[in-house]
Amino acid sequence: MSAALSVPKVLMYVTGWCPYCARARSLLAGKGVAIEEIDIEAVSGARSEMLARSGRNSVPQIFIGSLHVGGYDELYELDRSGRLDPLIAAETAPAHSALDSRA
Ligand SMILES: N[C@@H](CCC(=O)N[C@@H](CS)C(=O)NCC(=O)O)C(=O)O
Repeated sequence: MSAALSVPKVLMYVTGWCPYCARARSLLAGKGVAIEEIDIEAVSGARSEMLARSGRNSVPQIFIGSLHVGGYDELYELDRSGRLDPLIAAETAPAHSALDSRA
């Protein structure tokens, strides 16, 4: 498997009890997007990984492809302003689409 294929499309650092995580999960589920979640209280090293990647300590921290979206508030604002759907579409497009003969 190539490295690109191993990068999750939507990755969310969470805790089990966090209401903002539940809201983000619900918003993304409504888009039909598969989410990989990492519980920073359950997975060793995940909290420091999240801090290193996002520069933040709060959950959720949401990544769409390699883009750091931020927390729920930023996700909600992206959606409200109509920028979330195109972002998800771009990041979840098949990697080989640029080679499509119709492109
Ligand atoms: N504005 C943030 C709020 C996130 C937030 O307050 N998360 C809580 C858990 S639900 C948290 O991580 N608190 C600990 C901290 O802020 O260090 C968002 O929309 O994601």
